[in-house]
Amino acid sequence: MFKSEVYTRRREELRKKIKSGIGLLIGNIEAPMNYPDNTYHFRQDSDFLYYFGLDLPGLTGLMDFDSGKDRIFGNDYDMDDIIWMGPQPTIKELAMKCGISDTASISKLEERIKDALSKKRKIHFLPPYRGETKMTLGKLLKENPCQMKTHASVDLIKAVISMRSIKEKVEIDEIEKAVEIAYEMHVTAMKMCKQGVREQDIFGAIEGIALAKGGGTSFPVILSINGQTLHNHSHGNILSKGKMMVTDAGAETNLHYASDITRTTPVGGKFNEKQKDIYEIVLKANTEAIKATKPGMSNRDLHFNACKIITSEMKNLGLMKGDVDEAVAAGAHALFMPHGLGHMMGLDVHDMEALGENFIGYNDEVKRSDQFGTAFLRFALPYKPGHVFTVEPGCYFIPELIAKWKAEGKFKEYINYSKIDGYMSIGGIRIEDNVLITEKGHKVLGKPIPKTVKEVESICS
Ligand SMILES: [Mn+2]
Repeated sequence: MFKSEVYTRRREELRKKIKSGIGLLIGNIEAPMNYPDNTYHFRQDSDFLYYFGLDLPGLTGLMDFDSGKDRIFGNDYDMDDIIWMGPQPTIKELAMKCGISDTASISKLEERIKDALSKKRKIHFLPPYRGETKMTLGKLLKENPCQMKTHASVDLIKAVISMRSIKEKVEIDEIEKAVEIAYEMHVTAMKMCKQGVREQDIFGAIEGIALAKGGGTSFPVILSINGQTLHNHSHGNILSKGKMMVTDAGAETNLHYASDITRTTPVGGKFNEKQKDIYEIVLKANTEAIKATKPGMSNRDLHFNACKIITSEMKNLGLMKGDVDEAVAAGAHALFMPHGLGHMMGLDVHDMEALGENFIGYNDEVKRSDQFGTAFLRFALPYKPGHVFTVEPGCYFIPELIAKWKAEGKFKEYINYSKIDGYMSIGGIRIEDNVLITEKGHKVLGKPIPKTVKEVESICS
């Protein structure tokens, strides 16, 4: 974890934003896989990590916004635990690491909340996303666990988002480390991208790198020669000539900061003409979007710029037609790029998504579009220095979607359906980088990962 001052300062800052009541931040507990003692890899709650830094199961942080006192609730290990798990620090010792001297056992938490409820004090908590946390909250607050998400404190959600959105120097350093791990993962995947190799071999190799160099992957690896499926988590194919492999994979550092990178590699390491045509379009959308990234620019404007680049280049290839601006306004480009340009990244790969996407990327003035494609844009607001974003345009040939639109005659004024057939074997292409917004512009994080046609072909040979 970071130095204790980091966490003390963050809680001080939060106290300035929430003036009264109690903040209840419940850390994650172990989650069983197939029987109680056989658990999934433990992942701490990101908000708990942000304010308390303690990366162990079974802890709860309580902030009294009126008195200014913080307390960690958790149970010390007993002899049985020590026999199986070895000697462990006490809750007191752990709490000191995040600048808190006041601790109590978990059983005391219920009393404390009961007391607060009897005094009609406001209890601020964040939307729970795990069943166990919903149950705990329901029990503590004497409410229906199923309603805990809607009863979360909007004030606390907004305060946390305002802080976690702007990354501190120590956090940027961590994210950069995570991108360095992703570099190793992607270069390895590119080198292995040869005819006859199984997707599973490459998947296992890069997952291993993430585990060896950090805290594992930041989300389940997407790796497939069927890249037209945006989040393809099955790795059962054997690489064959003429296909392209989409690898969308990132790592977590040991402190749980994420990276999220996508590269698309032709099997065998050499692009054919059609692959190159589409690849250059996506690459242009990626590099132009990155170039334009700066404070004040909105992610939505940048998204539409990327969509316009894709539309205009697809028009040059003869796959689209008509007026580019009108085609994008109508949503015709979404046949090829049905997702948003990118998302925030930090302690979560889709940063703070558990707190509610519309609180993060939208506000009272900027509302989410309900148009197919644009509706998936996770963030529409202007960038601020300290934001970290992914920039990830893509171009996909989704047989089912194309067949449906073609049958409906949808956007036939903008799309040349007869020309599309020749490109179906490409599947999908996505190129994604991680970008920090600086005072004057932006910085692409990490060591540059091969991206141009020349660079990709050279690393593969
Ligand atoms: Mn991403």
